[in-house]
Amino acid sequence: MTLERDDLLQMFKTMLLIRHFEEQCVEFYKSGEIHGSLHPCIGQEATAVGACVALRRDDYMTCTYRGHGQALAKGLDPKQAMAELLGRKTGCNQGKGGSMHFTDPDIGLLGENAIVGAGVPIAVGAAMTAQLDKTDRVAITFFGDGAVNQGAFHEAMNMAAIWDLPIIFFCENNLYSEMTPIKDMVNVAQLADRAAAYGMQAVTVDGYDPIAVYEVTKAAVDRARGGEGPTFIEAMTYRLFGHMVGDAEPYRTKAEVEEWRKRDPITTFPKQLIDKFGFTKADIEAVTAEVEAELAEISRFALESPWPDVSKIAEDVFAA
Ligand SMILES: Cc1ncc(C[n+]2csc(CCOP(=O)(O)OP(=O)(O)O)c2C)c(N)n1
Ligand SMILES: [Mg+2]
Repeated sequence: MTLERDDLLQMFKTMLLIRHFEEQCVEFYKSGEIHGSLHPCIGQEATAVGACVALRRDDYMTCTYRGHGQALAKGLDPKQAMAELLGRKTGCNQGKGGSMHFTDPDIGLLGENAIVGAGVPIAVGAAMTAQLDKTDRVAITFFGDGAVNQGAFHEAMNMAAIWDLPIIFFCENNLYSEMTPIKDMVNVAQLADRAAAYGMQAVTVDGYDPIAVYEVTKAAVDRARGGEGPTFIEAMTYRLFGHMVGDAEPYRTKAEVEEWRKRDPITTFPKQLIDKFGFTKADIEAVTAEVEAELAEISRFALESPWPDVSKIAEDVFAA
């Protein structure tokens, strides 16, 4: 699929929805509506949207605790997502999973995962299922730069390479693993360099450019679906918010954040749509108004949704 004009505007709309959705989450967290830990992907919307546009609805996906944006981009109903965050019965996990455990088999979402690197082998298993069942589904697994030193990550990469599994390893390199800079964790210039050791295709892409992200992911999806095996994508990105709500951010300078903010895709992508693709300011304003109205409805739905029944607390949680 080549991106049409409508696709581009839709990509902007999804990116903006994710941004406003998460800004609202931060407000709900501060007002005590959301409990536990909250890890927004503010600043990383272009990777989620660029990659997911290249996927089919029935393709498998795993992601991390920073996966709200990817789940929404893959097609998770934002009302169900917000209700889940607020612990309501109408949530995608019936309010029992919360921020770090969004799951929806209808869109291939096999779960967010709070354990660093743990979604990677799960996605390899899903890719193996697709290969054995000859379904032509592919799997994508999103993870951070902090996951690449996990043992399970190496095993999963190697297994996918030797068996030519239909999987995309999508690393969002946002330069920090929690509070640790990437340069203190690995001794290679780019994480993509690691893929050669497994005999795997790899590419590094600007994660602040949704079209570039789409293009590399589309190539990887075509390769996987065509039986040509896995690809490792390293997207260079940056979170414009702390690691989680409440992060005092002593490990980075305000100047560094401001430097990245100048390239914030939420402001630069619509400019690109106007300058290069012939959209008007009115088109952008209309999308912005639609997203604002949608978000008000999403929040209202979640706030008005009922709580789960306490007597059902253990249902669907553990296998009998
Ligand atoms: C196995 C494991 N070790 C440590 C942690 C604690 N921890 C939570 S988030 C995180 C940083 C992960 O960084 P990265 O993979 O780069 O993802 P990012 O948060 O930058 O999106 C760590 C170490 C964990 N959740 N799981
Ligand atoms: Mg990181």
